[in-house]
Amino acid sequence: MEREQYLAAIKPRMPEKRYIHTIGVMETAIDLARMYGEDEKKAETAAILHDIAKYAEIEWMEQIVRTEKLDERLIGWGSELLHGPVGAYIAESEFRIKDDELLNAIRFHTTGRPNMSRLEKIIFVADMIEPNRQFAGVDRLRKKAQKNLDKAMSACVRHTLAFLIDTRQPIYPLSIECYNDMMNRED
Ligand code: DGI
Ligand code: FE
Ligand code: FE
Ligand code: FE
Repeated sequence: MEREQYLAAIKPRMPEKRYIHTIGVMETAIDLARMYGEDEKKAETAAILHDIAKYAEIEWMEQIVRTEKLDERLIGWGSELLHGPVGAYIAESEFRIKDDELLNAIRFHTTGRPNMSRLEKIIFVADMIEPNRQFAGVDRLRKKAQKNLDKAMSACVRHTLAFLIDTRQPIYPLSIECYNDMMNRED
């Protein structure tokens, strides 16, 4: 499928603001893919589909976790944690995407995970720094992304975890595993 078809498919499934965010992620992910030698088309498709499940019903998503034997730990965490793995399921079952790298970029875009591929890092970072994002420190993350993808990824993970701790939110185990993996790789 082409870009315009994917965009037409996701548009009715989200509010305008989320669609605009998705366009931003798409453009940022393509730029990063070009910069770091990743497949631009894969980055484009993963970015367009990354939040496709964001507004799906929780009951339905939890049912998918059970019937598709996704990580049981997801049950009870709500749509913020469910929409990545369920988004990957929709990409595979509805859009017939078979590329595991592309599916994993959607699946792990919220939590990250240990041993992330270059495409996974690109989608994770693009999601956080796309031009419509506004939070204290985002410009520093944008500058890092221009210089070094691994350092940008590490900074994005640290920023997310610090935010979750500051706002007293629970941290999903895979997010911590991702952080530990990042720290073990740093020199
Ligand atoms: O879907 P987006 O808003 O574009 O971004 P996202 O999928 O990266 O993150 C969605 C939300 O999930 C965001 O508010 C941060 C939050 N989040 C990320 N990791 C964790 C988390 N929330 C909890 N409770 N625990 C996590 O480990
Ligand atoms: Fe998301
Ligand atoms: Fe994210
Ligand atoms: Fe997003």
